[in-house]
Amino acid sequence: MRKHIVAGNWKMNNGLIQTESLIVELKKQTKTSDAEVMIAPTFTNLWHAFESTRQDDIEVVAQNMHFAEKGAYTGEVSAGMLKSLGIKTVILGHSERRAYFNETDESLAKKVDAALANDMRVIFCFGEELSDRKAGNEEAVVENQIKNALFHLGADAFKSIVLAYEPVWAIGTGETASPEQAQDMHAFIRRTLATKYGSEIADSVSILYGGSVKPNNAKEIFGKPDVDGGLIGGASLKAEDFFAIVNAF
Ligand code: G2H
Repeated sequence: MRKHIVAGNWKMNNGLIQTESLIVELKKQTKTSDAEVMIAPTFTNLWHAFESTRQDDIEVVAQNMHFAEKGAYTGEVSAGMLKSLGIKTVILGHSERRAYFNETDESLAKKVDAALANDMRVIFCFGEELSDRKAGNEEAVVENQIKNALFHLGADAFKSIVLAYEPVWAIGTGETASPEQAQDMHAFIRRTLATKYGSEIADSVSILYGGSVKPNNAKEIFGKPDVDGGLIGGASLKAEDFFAIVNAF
């Protein structure tokens, strides 16, 4: 049985005061599903979020990290630094990182290695652009993103990897992939994993969908057999909306 996961990607939103109050609101919510709940505040608020959810069923995760352990990388944060706070999971490869910060399959492979070397869990994001889908290339693009960043890993590494399919055309646009489009791609992703690692590994990896998931569409998307959860942006900034999605399983 694969883990269900709903992760809130707060992106570059919420200063300390807003982080404090959103966490207060999140703690008031009731979880009725079996989903693991994660929130990813910005770096400056990770410690506060971690400390104030210690007793709760909410995991605080990071939105990014650098691949180097330490050194002259002004403005960057390493896996070791995250671990020193108690952070055990990091989101890597989000399309905004790829688009605005020049992250490539190559640099992401290094980040994945660094996270795994530090015993961290990775939520690895990928997804095609609208032009790829219009040209019918979405599967080829996704396959390459996965192969280039992950296929150097041994099978064992997939115990610590969660995949997040996020079609770029559905991110923050209000446009969601239809549940069928999500299912088709998730099944394709699992087949891609199976060709390299076998079906047992492929069937064990949780694959999240991300891109304008809201309380009113989460149930239908999560109802698909290969969708194991969601990476939630905009709707994770309101506690009620986020928990409506968490409880959509
Ligand atoms: C995709 C998603 C969260 P949103 O980026 O990663 O954001 O739900 O706002 O589309």
